[in-house]
Amino acid sequence: MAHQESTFIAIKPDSMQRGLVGEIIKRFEQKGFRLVAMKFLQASQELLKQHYIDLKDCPFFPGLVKYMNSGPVVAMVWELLNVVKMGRMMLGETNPVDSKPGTICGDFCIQVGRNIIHGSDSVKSAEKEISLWFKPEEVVDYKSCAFDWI
Ligand code: DAT
Ligand code: MG
Repeated sequence: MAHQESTFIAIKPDSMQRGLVGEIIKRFEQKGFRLVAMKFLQASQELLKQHYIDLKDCPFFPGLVKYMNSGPVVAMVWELLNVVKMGRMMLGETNPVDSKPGTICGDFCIQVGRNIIHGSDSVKSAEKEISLWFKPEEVVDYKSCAFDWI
């Protein structure tokens, strides 16, 4: 049995508005990761301030919370071997200017303040973020029929 690992991925309000939800989910599906939780919501300022608590003293913090609260987001948990690191590689760099073509940021966005997708940066922050955004019963355990082939 492969070692399981989980990451928190959020499709931000700009990618939602720009119709990139299916494209982003498709990339995670096709890679072979397993979707175990998903919700569509407009995140509250309280939730977002907590999510970005480590950045609270940054000058861009108020703008970041406002942007993330400006419309609906798709919050997800994806699982499988090394999903945190590979998920971040699929996203590209925080600043789209540093993101290579082929990555999500490299293909679909231009500005760091509109960088369309969030992914946990470590296993530890993934655990924190998943428990912030999801109740334990909202994360579904099941065996993917493709598991033995991936
Ligand atoms: P990441 O989202 O890649 O983990 P981070 O945790 O350092 O990056 O920052 C969280 C988000 O804050 C990032 O996705 C976009 C925004 N951000 C980061 N640096 C910024 C900056 N210099 N100006 C505006 N927004 C910024
Ligand atoms: Mg981060």
